[in-house]
Amino acid sequence: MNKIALITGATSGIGRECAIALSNSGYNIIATGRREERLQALQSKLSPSVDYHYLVFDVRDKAAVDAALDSLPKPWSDIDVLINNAGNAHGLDPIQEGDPADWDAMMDINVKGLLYVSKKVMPGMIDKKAGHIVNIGSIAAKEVYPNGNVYCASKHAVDAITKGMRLDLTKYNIRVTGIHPGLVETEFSLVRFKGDEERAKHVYEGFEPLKPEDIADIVHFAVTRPAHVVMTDITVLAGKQANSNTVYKDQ
Ligand code: NDP
Ligand code: 8X3
Repeated sequence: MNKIALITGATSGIGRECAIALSNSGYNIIATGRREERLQALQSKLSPSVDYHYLVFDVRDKAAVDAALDSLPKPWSDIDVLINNAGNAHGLDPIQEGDPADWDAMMDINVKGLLYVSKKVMPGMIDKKAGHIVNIGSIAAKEVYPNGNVYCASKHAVDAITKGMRLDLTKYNIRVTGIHPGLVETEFSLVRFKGDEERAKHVYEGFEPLKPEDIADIVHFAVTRPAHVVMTDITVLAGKQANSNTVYKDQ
């Protein structure tokens, strides 16, 4: 029987590539996100040899998270791997100019959404004393860069939650991994800059950014280690990126 991986934020970018990579390793996939048409379309990209189920919900809405996870029939409810990936940045402004609606979005999605989904999945893993939770943090979980203030705070929180999960869940044989990417070309900057395509494109110009497939590769590596091996914390930057705020771009 195939293992089951639930991936949040699988309609785009890193989450979508994680779903594809894990399906190619024989995981049955539960993909989640708000854009149902993309969740439907994802099935054709997955290995035909695995089963697929999708759930449409906004991670900010605890009642919707609970209802979606409760709707899973057996054996889908028996989740082996949870990839907490749904998230985004909203805005890039000095703190004094930040929009409280953006602050709410980042804390609600990146931090509370991750907690709401985990809250529903952890009991099943504890019952069977097995499981793996992968939290997608960011280099912004490790460093704070100018104007990154609240996004960095939300990702620092993901890092702290990841460490806390490991402390509390290791005794139940649940592995917990934090993966912290630098600049990955996805819809991330388009969302951060509220649909400004020019500004979003500029972020990835003049150097070779990470691809979502690169991160999916690392997620796949972490979850396919033997049970006695835990990858705890992986930071991965683009080749020309020295830290969160230093990228050597072509002149
Ligand atoms: P994308 O914008 O391409 O993907 C974000 C995903 O999150 C989408 O599938 C989106 O689905 C989902 N999502 C966003 N908001 C919600 C919500 N309220 N409810 C449910 N799902 C939601 O960005 P990435 O793939 O780059 O981002 C994935 C993760 O990686 C994020 O946590 C991000 O912070 C992190 N990250 C990204 C980096 C980058 O440079 N790209 C670097 C480091 C970390 P939908 O809109 O359909 O709901
Ligand atoms: C996404 C990477 O450097 O734009 O988390 O914050 S960065």
